[in-house]
Amino acid sequence: MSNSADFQSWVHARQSRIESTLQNVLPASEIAPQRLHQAMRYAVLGGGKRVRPLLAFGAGELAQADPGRVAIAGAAVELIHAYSLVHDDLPCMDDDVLRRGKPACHIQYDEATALLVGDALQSIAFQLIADYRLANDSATQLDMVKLLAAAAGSRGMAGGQAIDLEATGKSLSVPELEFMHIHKTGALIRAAVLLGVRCGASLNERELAPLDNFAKCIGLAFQVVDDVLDAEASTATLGKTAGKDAQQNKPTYVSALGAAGARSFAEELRQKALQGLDGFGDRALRLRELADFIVLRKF
Ligand code: GRG
Repeated sequence: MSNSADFQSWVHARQSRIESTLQNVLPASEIAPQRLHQAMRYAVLGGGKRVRPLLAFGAGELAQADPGRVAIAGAAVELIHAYSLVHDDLPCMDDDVLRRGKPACHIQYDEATALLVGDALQSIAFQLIADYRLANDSATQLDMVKLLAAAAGSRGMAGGQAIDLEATGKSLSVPELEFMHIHKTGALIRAAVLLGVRCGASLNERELAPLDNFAKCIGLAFQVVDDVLDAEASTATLGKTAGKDAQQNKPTYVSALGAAGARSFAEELRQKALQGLDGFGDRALRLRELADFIVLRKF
């Protein structure tokens, strides 16, 4: 992580903004059905690094976007992410009891509630993009809906999860691993960057290409580092059960390349991500710092 105090305070300010946006867009716990709304708030609020919204903010700054718009777009992505974590923890998927340092949603509530929490969070995400004016023109705003839908669906995150479930107990080649992770983790991270950009001034193809490259490389790097942390960090540090990949015999970058090989692949991806950002000068400062954070993080 870039240790600059300036970056740290940028991150904290945006994490607080996302937290309050999420607080406001989630139905209050007192509104019926209370238990579902309580569980939704339990799953989303007060935890997580908020990496996806931070990337949206970084990309939004590059495109000189209104931060209020980016907060909504970032919250939409975070709600999809939170839904995926709730469903991923269910016994029919990754079967875990701990998430963000507390009991997983289906442990704290029950499985049926956790299923509905995921469904409802996904709906709110799309409702946000429909309800708020986020882009300068309606064609761009419609494009944002399509972008998020594609990233979350069977040709994005949900498809990646299907591949992940099928791959358990098998060994995958590095290109097969890459295909799985580009979908499971990379698609939503890429969407976060591209949605942040679309909240701002319209960029031409020559400007968009390096940003898309950044988004794709950093999305994959995030997962490579996640594999290393699963193998090397503790449950207490991660706030989720460590060592699960090996325990469940899942193919990962660590099983394919070894921990050191996976770390150097993540570094290679970071450098590839940064290629092409130079032309943006200081406007890309936060994206560069976030790339460092994603690759060097310890949690
Ligand atoms: C259930 C449709 C469906 C998809 C699930 C995201 C996902 C797909 C599963 C989560 C399991 C997992 C370990 C994914 C790989 C990396 C990842 C997304 C880790 C969690 O994201 P962080 O580190 O979590 O951003 P926080 O808690 O900080 O938000």
